[in-house]
Amino acid sequence: MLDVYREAIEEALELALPAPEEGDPAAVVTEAMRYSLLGGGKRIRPALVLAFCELCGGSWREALPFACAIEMVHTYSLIHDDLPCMDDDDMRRGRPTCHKVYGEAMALLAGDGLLTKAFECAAGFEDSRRALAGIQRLAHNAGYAGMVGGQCIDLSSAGKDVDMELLKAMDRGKTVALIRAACELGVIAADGSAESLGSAWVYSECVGMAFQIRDDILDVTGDAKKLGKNTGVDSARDKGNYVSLLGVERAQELVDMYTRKALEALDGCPGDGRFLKDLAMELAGREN
Ligand code: GRG
Repeated sequence: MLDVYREAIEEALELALPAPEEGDPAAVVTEAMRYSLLGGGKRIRPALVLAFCELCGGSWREALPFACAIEMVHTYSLIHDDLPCMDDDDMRRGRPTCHKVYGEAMALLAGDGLLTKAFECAAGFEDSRRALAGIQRLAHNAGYAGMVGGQCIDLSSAGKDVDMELLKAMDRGKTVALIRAACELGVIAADGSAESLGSAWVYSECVGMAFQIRDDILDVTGDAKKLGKNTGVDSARDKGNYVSLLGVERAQELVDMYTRKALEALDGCPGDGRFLKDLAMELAGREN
């Protein structure tokens, strides 16, 4: 099913952000946005939107505007995170980062363009009440109380000792918040119950934490080619993470613990949670 979702997501993203028309004087920003948005990526977050919609009895194709919106916010965050004023990375999704190709100013604008386009996309959801609810949850999770806040902790804690509490707050913001938004938007798209929303919360919290801890492990043990980005980044920038606090083995034990809890969370949902369970298990051992 992941392949089916992915194909639909790729198609919907291409439709949402077509190539600029010839002679468009602002074409370069669209090209930069398309370069990052359409240039690879596992599409985990938009797949979560579609899977939660289906789990809650909705028609997953109708959730595509929300799925595209999530992927656009995610891609904007990667472009900005890679900028010299943040993590200063030169590889992403197996290619030079946006600012390496288009320059810093244009990469900044490409990120801004994707963030704003995301809300235009979400507003295109067929039912206006659910569109508004989805937009509210996306804005909340992407903003200062979510991803932006997590990134703030990440930047301001570099070079300092971090403890488990700070690390958790950082990862809840930086990584979990957008994964939570993805799961919530799927439930909202299907007009799911409060119980389903509760399950989506627990699942996303656990999958999000497992995803980030696995990311910390891959930063040490991973293969840069498979990952499509540089490794050893956290230690080079003197950033604390789960591996620096616990070591690889104990960090993976945490990944497995969170993954087990994610699977349990789905037992409270009405539909068939097999896809989401398989996805959580696959992510726990991912290599990219
Ligand atoms: C700039 C507001 C702002 C936030 C940046 C995305 C982010 C927050 C930082 C990037 C570094 C990082 C380790 C983030 C944690 C989330 C994460 C592991 C992102 C990578 O997600 P994947 O692996 O990427 O799903 P693809 O390319 O597959 O979509």
